Amino acid sequence: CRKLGSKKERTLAMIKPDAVAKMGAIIEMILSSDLTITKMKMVALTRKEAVDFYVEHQTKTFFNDLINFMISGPVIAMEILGDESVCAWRKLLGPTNSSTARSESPNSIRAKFGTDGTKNAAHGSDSVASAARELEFFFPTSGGRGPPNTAKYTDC
Ligand code: RTP
Ligand code: MG
Repeated sequence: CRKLGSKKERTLAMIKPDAVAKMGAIIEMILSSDLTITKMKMVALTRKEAVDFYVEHQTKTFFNDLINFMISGPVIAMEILGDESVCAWRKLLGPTNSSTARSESPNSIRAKFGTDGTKNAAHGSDSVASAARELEFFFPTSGGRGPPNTAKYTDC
């Protein structure tokens, strides 16, 4: 990642089902980096949502394993803000395969919290364009959230 200048951008980070139990340690790593968590939510993806999210991989041999893994438990989606955050977050993640990560980047999230080439603890958008699509997927800015809640709370 370029360290020159400051190009604040947003990316989508996701803690995958295998690492949700270790979310505290992962969130601490984000908080001790230069990145900021600006949105966060826990969601149980449906099969259709998982397929939509990873549609670019639908012809790959690992696609079915990936989808079954992604719906094996809830995930935690986060909007991350920071300088070159797409690249900075992927650097914190380390290589895709957690075994490779343990030899090449032992302090990375995938080295510490993942298992193998599929169960690899967390996801990061791979470009600013993917980040825009993936942020809209988890945190829709139009159409998905309905009107603001203006209800008055009277019983507490
Ligand atoms: P991600 O999209 O999850 O951040 O991971 P990535 O860019 O590093 O890797 P990508 O090629 O986009 O693959 C998406 C996810 O599919 C699973 N995978 N399994 N068994 C395999 O050979 C294999 N290859 C990829 C991983 O969960 C990977 O993160
Ligand atoms: Mg990817």
